[in-house]
Amino acid sequence: MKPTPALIISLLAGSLLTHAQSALPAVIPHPAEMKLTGGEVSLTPERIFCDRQPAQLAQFGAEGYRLEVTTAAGARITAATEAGMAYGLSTLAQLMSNTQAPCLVITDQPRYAWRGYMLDVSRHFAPPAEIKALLDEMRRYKLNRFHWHLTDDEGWRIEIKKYPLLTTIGGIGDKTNPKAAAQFYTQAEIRDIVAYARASFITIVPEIDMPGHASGAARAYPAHAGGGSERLPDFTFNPGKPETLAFLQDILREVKELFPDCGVIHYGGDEVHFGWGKWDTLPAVQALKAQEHLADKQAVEKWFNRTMARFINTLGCDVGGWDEILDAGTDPAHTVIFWWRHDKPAQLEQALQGGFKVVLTPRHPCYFDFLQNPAHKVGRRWNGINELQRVYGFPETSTLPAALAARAAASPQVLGMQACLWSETCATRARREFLTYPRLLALAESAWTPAAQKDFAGFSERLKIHLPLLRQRGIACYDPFAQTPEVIDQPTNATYIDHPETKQKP
Ligand code: TNX
Repeated sequence: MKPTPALIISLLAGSLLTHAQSALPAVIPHPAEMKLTGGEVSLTPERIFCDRQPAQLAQFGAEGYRLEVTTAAGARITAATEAGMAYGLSTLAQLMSNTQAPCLVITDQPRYAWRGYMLDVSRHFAPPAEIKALLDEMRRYKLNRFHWHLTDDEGWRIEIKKYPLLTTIGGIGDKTNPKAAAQFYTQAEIRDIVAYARASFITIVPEIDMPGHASGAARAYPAHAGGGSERLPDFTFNPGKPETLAFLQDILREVKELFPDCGVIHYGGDEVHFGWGKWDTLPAVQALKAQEHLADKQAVEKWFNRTMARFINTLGCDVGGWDEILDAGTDPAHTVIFWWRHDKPAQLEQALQGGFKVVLTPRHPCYFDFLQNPAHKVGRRWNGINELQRVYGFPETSTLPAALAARAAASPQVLGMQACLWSETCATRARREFLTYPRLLALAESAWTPAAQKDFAGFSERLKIHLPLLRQRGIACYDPFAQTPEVIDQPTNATYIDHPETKQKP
């Protein structure tokens, strides 16, 4: 990456410490190693040097960099990759106060390769400009996976050329208003966002949820519906119909074209039992059972998951799924399990034993639709809430048994961690941002900074410098120090309070 004048000027303009009173370098996420060498230097664009050394991959890592700031030579960033270079520049931008930077040496690389954030745009839609603003913040805080939950019961949000009704009909409605005019991303918008993310070294992982959470699609193409419950009509696709499998495969082919470098296509797989009652009587499912010797609905679900996972693998991607897909018989070398059920540590254990790749995203503390302050009223609780400190402490402190937590933390199968924002209770950008920030910064530091360097008190001090800057950039973040008022959307259809999983409204 060349430090073009435009880039340098934007760095200088966006310099972080403009309002800082102290000389404390407030870098989030905290670098792996940082040594202040004393004094500071004035940096003009000609005194910032980027030195890419592709042969030094082993030394720097795929995302690491070294940043040296000296009075004699200005700033020099050395990295093996463009991503490393970009992260070095990001760090430099955070260090600068106007044109001044402290003299120091930083040697940095991330703890985890997967540093993610998931946004549910089905329950409530987030327009492209908001997605780009989110990607900007992810880039600033060195997050590198945006998991885009594009389809669910409340609405189908991704244009598929072969099946236009998915968006013109399936895109109608949201959690607040089932009749709201269709909201979705066109393919042109998706390509634009994917390119935008790529320029920030962020990979977008699309999720097309199946065989459950499918009511949005079923409204558009009822022939593919596999029944649901009274509360969740047409919650599933019909796993027994060959036409339905072909329909889903056509969709996934278009998804792969839109996200050519995604690496992982996520196909959901969660909570199928919420609406699979009709599978006991659907003729196509009975035929499938007979043909494939499947004893019951559980076996049908596994068969479906296995079959679709294989298809996704043939597209040249790993398949991602929520932890329900664990025993479906997918290829562990090409399956990423998203462990989300914090109350089911056995699922994580089994994923590790089974040789699967794993992303840690347990409800506690990674679900940002949970409350962040006990006094807040709207959002989920479940024997506790997800305060900033709880997010920051993960994975060293968690609800996991200690031995399993230690094993997970040390396992190379664990790609990393991510936060998820489910949007049942957020109709507006302001509320989404209120729930996301500043917890996303805590998650970013947890996912990047070595455990030994983590320190909540130090993070809090640095965060105090970042909060006003987030606000300056127009982000409606919560201030946990000032305890700013809760941002609640009115009207809202959902207030989640303590409920066991079986009664939980999806
Ligand atoms: C469970 S997490 C779900 C979502 C809900 C979320 C609310 C997951 C795989 N499924 O459909 O939005 O809880 O917290």
